[in-house]
Amino acid sequence: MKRIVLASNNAGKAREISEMLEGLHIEVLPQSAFGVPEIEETGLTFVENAILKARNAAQHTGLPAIADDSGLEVDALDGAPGIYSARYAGPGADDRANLEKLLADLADVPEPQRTARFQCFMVYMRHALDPTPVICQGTWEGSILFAPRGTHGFGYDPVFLVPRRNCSGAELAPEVKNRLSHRGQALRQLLNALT
Ligand code: ITT
Repeated sequence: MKRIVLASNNAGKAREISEMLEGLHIEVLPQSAFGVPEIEETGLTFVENAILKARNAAQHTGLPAIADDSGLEVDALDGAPGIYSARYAGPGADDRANLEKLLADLADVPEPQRTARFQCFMVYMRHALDPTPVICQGTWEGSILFAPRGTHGFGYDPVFLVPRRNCSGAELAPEVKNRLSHRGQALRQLLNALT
């Protein structure tokens, strides 16, 4: 069984990644189990932040590490909140505050202009000084609703309309979200690269 540390403190992400790895011979341990200190996400790109997080977890645990840096890009906001998605409503903001700020910022934007997408960069580092990390990416296209819908998922899922299903990310069953999502796409690529 391969042991890998997951460089994330986001419970929603960790749940999805664990669900997708079920039944594979990989034991993914949360970085909280090792008391890995959180690092500041100082990068200006998703990939830089993913590498910073994976390197930090590998350094503190001596284990290979996976990190996910992800976020929501909204066209009418020139790509915001983007890499700042987790702290859109300010430092320490929770999912609800971020989502409410997004709806307020888009209050006057009509439906055709509400296009958006989730981005996920997932990085695997064999050790802290790995000069060739495995880097995978997934993108999930959709648009922003006018009010939250659904109770599954996390983050911006309740306001993310999945066009072909005509439901929000939070109305999808978890296994369906994992099949379609930016994170599901990136993780499947990563697993292909590792096997
Ligand atoms: P870690 O860095 O500890 O993994 P984080 O929440 O700070 O946790 P990010 O910096 O990558 O992670 O920010 C990602 C944010 O983007 C997340 O907090 C959500 O607000 C949003 N997000 C990413 N994937 C999402 C998804 O599948 N559904 C809804 N929102 C998502």
